[in-house]
Amino acid sequence: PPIMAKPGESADAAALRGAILQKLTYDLGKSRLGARDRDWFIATALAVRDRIVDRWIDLTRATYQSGAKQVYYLSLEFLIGRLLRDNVSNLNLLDTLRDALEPLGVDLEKLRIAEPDAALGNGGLGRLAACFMESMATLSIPAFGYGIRYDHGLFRQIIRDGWQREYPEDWLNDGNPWEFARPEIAHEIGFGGTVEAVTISEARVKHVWKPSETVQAVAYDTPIVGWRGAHVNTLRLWSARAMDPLRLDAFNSGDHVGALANKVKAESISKLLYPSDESASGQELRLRQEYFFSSAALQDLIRRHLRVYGDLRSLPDRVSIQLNDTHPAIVVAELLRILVDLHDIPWDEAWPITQKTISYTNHTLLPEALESWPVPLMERLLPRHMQLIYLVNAFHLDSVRLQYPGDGRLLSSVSLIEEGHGRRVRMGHLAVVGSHKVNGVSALHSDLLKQTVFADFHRLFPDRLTNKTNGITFRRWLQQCNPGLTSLLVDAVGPEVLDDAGALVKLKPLAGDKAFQEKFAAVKRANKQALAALVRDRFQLRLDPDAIFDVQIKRIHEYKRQLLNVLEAVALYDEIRSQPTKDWTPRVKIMAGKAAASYHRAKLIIKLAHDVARVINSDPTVRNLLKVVFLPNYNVSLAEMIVPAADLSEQISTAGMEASGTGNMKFALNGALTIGTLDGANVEIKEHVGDENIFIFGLTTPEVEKRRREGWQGQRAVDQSRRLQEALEQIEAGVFSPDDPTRYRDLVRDLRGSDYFLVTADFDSYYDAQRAVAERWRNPEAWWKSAVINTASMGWFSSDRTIAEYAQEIWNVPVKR
Ligand code: DL6
Repeated sequence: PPIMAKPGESADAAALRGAILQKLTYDLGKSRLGARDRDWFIATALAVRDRIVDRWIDLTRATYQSGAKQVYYLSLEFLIGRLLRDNVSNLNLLDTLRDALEPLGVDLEKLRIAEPDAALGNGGLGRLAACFMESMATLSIPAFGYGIRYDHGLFRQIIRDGWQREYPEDWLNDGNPWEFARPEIAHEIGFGGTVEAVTISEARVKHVWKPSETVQAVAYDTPIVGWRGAHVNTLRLWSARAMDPLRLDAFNSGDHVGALANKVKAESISKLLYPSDESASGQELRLRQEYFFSSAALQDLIRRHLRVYGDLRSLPDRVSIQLNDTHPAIVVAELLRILVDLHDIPWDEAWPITQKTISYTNHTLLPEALESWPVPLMERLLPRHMQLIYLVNAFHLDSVRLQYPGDGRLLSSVSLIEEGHGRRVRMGHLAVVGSHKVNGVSALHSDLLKQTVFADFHRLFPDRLTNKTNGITFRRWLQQCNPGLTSLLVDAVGPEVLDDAGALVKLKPLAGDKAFQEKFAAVKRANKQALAALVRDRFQLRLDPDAIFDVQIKRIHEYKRQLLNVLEAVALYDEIRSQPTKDWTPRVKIMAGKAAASYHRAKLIIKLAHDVARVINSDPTVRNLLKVVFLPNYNVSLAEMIVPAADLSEQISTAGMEASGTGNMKFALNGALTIGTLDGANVEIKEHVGDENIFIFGLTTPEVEKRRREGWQGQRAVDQSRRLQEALEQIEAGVFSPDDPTRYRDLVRDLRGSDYFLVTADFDSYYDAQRAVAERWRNPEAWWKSAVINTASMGWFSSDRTIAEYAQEIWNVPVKR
C-alpha cells in the first residue's frame, strides 16, 4: 500500500521514513509486509546511525587537529542496555521518528523493545561506565571507551521452582546495528613464551619478549552520542580472533575438530562475560581477558598518538587513561613494556610518563574482589610483565625504605608481591603505585580506602587518594525512562532542567504545594500502572497500584542484605495475621536481581524470597495487604520500568560495605523515598535531601566494626526481639519450605551465630524504620512533599557533575557545557 504522509509532518520525518524503508529493503532484504518488529528495529537503528556518522567523523578529526587531550576509559564492563532511545532522544529525533513510523503502521514502542539489552556488565560498575560514556560525550570531552565485545553478556536468569537457573545470553544473535566492524584495526596480543636479554652496549640491555601464542584483537566501534548531539565519542570493543584459525594439515588428515582448536582457544577470550561481581574469579581465562583488552587498548592509543604527535614523551599531555577498577591494572606494566622495550625510552623517563598518564578508580573494599595473581601464572603467561613488575617493586620498596627506614611491616604491606601461602601479584597495589590519582566512588568509601585497604599508601602518597562520588546520566534515568515526570518538571521549572540538572532545585518551593503534589503523585501512579501491566503480561502477577511499591533491585549479595528485607516481610506477615483487622498500609515488596552462578548462599536467598512469597501471597488473611514478588531476569531495561514506579527504595547494605550504589540515586531522582543505612552514597543523598526525607536505620560503619571486633553473635539480638525470634523459628521449622523443612537450617544457624553481615543486629531498627515509612505514607501531603524534595535535591548526582570533576581534578581536560 502507498505510504501516506501525515498532514503537516516535517520533511525530515518523510526523509527518515524513506531511509528506514531503504534499509529494510536493501540492508535486510525484507518487504514492509513481511517485516517483524526486530526487522523494523534494525532498519530504524541503521537509519538513525547514518545521522550520527558525519558528526562522529568530523568531531573525531577535529579533536586530532586541535591537539585536544583524549580520555581513554578502560573497563572490562560496559552495561549499556538498549541504545535506540538514547540515540534518538540525544539527537532530538523522537517526534520525527514517531511521525516517520506512524504511516507505516509501526509502533515505536514495540520496535524499541525488540532491541536486545547489551548486558556487557554485571551491575553497578558496568552501568557506571555506560553513564560515564554518555556524560563524556555530553560534556564534549574527547574519549574512547575500551572494553571487550563479549559474544555472550550476563547470563539469562530463569527461575524454576524458586531456584535460579542460568542460561546463555545471546544479544548478538540477530546482529548489532549500532556497531561498525573494523577488521582492519587488529592488534596482536601475545601470551607465554620467553624473554631474551640482548646486550646492546655496556650500559644497555634490551629485552625482547617472544610470546609462544598470539591472538588478534579486532575492533568494533559504537558511536556514543551526547545530549543534543553535542559530541560523539567511540566505544571500541575488542573481539578475539585466531591468527591461524584452521590447521589445514590436521583438517586434511581427518582431524576436523583438532584443526579448529587454535580458533576455539583464541576466541574463548571474548566469548563470555564472567558473571561474578564483587569477587575475583581467579581463573587464567580472566587474566587473559584483562591483558587482551588492556594491551589492545594501549597499542591502539599509542599508534594514534604517534601518528598525530610522533613522540611518546608527550603522552601525559595528550592522553589520560582511566582504569575502571583493578581489572585493567596490567596496563601499568604493559605501558612500561611498550615505552622501554619497544620504543627504547629509558626507565627514568618511562616511569613518570606511565604514572602521569594513568589513574585508577577503586569500586570495592571487599578483600575478595581485590585481584591478585599467582606469581607462577604471571611468569608463565606474561613473563616480561612479571619482570617489569619486579622492577617497579624494587624501586618502589627502595623509596619506602628511604622514607621509613626499618619498617618491615610497612614494606610487606605495600609490596606489589604478597608473600605467604604462594606468592601473588597484588594488582590493586600495582594500580595505586602506577597512577597519579586513585579515587573511591563515594565520600565514605574514599575515606575507608584511606583508613583500610590503602591506608599505608595514603601515608606514603598523601595526595594520591581522592574521591569522586558516582553519578547517573539523567538523560536515561529521568528523561527517557520517566517522560511523565520530565514534562511535569519542564512545566514547573522550565526547559533548562533538561540541560542543567542543577535547575532541579527550583522545584523545592513547590514541594508543599498541594496542586503540584497531586500532579507529581499522578505521574507516579501512571508509572505504577504501567509497571503493573508489564508484570501482569510478562509474569502473570497482579500488583495493586494503590499499595506502596517497596523495591529492592540489584545483584543478590549477602552484604546487600536482601535477607533483611525478606525477614521483615515474614515479621510483617506475622503481625498482619495476629491483628488482621488493623488498618494496615498495603505494600508490595518488589525484588529482582541475579546471583553469581557459584554463589550458593545468594541463590538460597532467592529461593527463600520465593518460598516466603508463595505462602504470604496465597494466605487469605493477608488479603493483599502484603505481597512479595521476585521479578526474574533483572536487567537495565527492566530497571527502566521499575525505577519510575517505585515509592520506596531499599538501600540496606551493611554499613561500610557498599562502595557507593547508583540505584539509590536513580530512585531518589524519580521521587522514591529511601530506606537505608549510612553506607556508600546514601550518606551524601541524606545530606542533600535532608534527614526528614529519608529513612535511615541501623549500625554505622564504626559500630559494625566494633560488633565484629567484639565477636558479634546474632543470638544476642534474637533474644531481645520477639519478632525476629518468631520469624527465624518459622523459617527454621520449615513453615515456608514444607517440601524440605531443613532447607534454611544452616542459613538461620549462621544468623544466630557470627552473622557477619549483621542482619540480626539491624533487624529491629529496620522494622521500626519500615513502620515509620508506612506512617508517612498514610499522610499523603507529607509523603509527596518528601518525594518532591527528593527529586529536587538530586541534581548533584548527575554523572555530568562526576565527569566534570574527573576532567578538572584528574584528567586535566576542559569541559564544555
Ligand atoms: O562504582 C560503581 C559501583 C558501586 O556503585 C557499587 O557500590 C559497587 O559495589 C560496585 N563495585 C563493583 C566491584 N566489582 N568488582 N570488582 O561492582 O561499583
